[in-house]
Amino acid sequence: SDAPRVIEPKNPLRSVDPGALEMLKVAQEQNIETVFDRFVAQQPQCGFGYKGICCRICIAGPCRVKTEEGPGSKGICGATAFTIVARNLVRMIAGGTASHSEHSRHVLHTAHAMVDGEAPSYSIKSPEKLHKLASQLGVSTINREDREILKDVTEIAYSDFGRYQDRPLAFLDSFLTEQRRKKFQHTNITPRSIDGTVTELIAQTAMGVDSDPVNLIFGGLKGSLADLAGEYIGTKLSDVLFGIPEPIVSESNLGVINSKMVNIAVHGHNPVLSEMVVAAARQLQGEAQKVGAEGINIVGICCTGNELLMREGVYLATSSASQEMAIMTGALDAMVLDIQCIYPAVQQLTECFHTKVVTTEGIMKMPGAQHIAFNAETAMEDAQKLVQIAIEAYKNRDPKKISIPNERHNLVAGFSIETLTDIFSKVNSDRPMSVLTDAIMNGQIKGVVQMAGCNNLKRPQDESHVVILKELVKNDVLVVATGCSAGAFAKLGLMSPLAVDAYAGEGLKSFIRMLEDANPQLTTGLPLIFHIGACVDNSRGMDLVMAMAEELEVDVPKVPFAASAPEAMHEKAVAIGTYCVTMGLPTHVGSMPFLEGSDLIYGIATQIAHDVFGGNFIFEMDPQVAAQKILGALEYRSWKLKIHK
Ligand code: MSK
Repeated sequence: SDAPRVIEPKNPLRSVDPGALEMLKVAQEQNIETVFDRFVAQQPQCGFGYKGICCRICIAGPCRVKTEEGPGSKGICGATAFTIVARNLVRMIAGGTASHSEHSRHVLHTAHAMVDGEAPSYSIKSPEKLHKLASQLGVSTINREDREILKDVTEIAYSDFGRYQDRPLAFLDSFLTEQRRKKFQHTNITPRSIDGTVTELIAQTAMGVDSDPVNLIFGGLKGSLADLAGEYIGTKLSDVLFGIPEPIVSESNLGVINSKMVNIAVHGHNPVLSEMVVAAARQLQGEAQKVGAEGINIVGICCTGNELLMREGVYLATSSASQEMAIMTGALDAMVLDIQCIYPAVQQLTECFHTKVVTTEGIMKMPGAQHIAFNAETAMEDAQKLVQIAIEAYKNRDPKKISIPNERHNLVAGFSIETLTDIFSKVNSDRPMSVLTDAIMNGQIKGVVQMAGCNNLKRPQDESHVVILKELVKNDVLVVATGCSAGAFAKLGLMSPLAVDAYAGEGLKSFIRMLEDANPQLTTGLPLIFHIGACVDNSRGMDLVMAMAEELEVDVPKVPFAASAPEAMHEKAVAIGTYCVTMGLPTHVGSMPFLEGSDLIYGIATQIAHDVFGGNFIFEMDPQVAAQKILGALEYRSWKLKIHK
């Protein structure tokens, strides 16, 4: 029906994160508005928008498609529900692709500036990754300086952003299996450039252009592959500049904010600045002591937090939906922002708290917030300025307003694919990936699930992540996680080696213990979930599944590997989910994208995609049911693999 849809979270607590819940009590007592209040105030959300049948692409509209027959069943131009739903969806994919690639472009500019001698604070932390990347891209490494090699690599990445010739993206094509490469060529969805694809999608979905739903959706699939290429540039160059993540111990939840220290939260997605903030904080500990603090404590929020956790062991304070809570502790002296997933509300909160909110990127400013334009040439000075702002703000703290939840949990993170391969190689040095695939083939584990994505308050924060995770690990599924899904597990103590005994099924437990026994050098132990990074690092999951496919000598759609975004929210999540399907994975999404207004588009996403690419969306809001569907998809793939081997 056209009736607006009222979405009532079943759990009146709104979150299952004890740290966030404690701060919500403070918010209620002090009458402070949070995202949870604004979510309720938005109800009922627009039924037309929810179904994807509101068209605002031209200003003859907005047009809303009605269910009755006749002229009202179409937009003014005659666009039907399937055209409108498809166009809206494809524009979300374009938005996600633009976001990821803009992040990656910034990393690329920094690498390029470093090579040209214009970014003196940066260096090549992982020559090993650079050489591997160069050989994958066909760049010679023989008798060459690392900087020369990196220069060639950055030139290739720049071409991938803006190429006009009809050649595939090097930062996609070089990493694909032969079968996936051919599949994308045959279906004509191989992108030739990132910027060109985003532009093409906006043009394709403009008023009066494409109305063919299948052509539109295939455009979206091409866009999602451009998104993956953008992620590859971000992940691989970040590893070159800042190091390949290795197992590292840290802690998570709001209790990591320390009342005796100058606390700085780095929030957003881009590690380029935040890595410098960590370095500047190490240098300026003495300055903090001069104002009476014990030192400087950097904490992370969202994916900037994940980036720093993976490489530096920086504490992860919180994730997307509870970002405001960090300020409400009254002990956060500065919040340094880069890009994406940052609520404008954080600046509004500073009317009640002493926290200084500072934006740093040209495309990301906030009314009332201080802006310090960050650039690669003066990175360390910029980072030092940011730390000094926090030290100054510390002096203005109001002790009466300090309320830090006593909630923090140990964790082990830092599982790049290189690290996982290294761990497997201690069991089988000739064929490391066979350790994982053999465990699936002999039934010790049921498969692998990549859990990703955000918070979406259509259900209580983190509940779906946690319910699905517990069900999967109980049933012997190996879980790798990124983004705010990883954040949820970290905050709740599920990313600790101790959680293995508490939650893993016997098969998974024995698999993890076997890896630990073979790797005595890993003094951290192995966790229940392997944290593989930030949103852009979902690309690491694609590397993992393709390595498994090659080991099994099958195409990706046959590998018992699934993806799940239990609380997807951002356009980036739509782009990621779409490339997961295109790569051939069953892909669960726990928040309904705007497509129920067209049975045809819903059918393409859930069924037809499977016929063509071997992957499909599973839209399921109930996390218990979702877990069963994911398990079912893994079991089906394992069963088929076993009978064909
Ligand atoms: S931060 S995109 S809410 S995962 Fe990457 Fe979290 Fe989703 Fe943002």
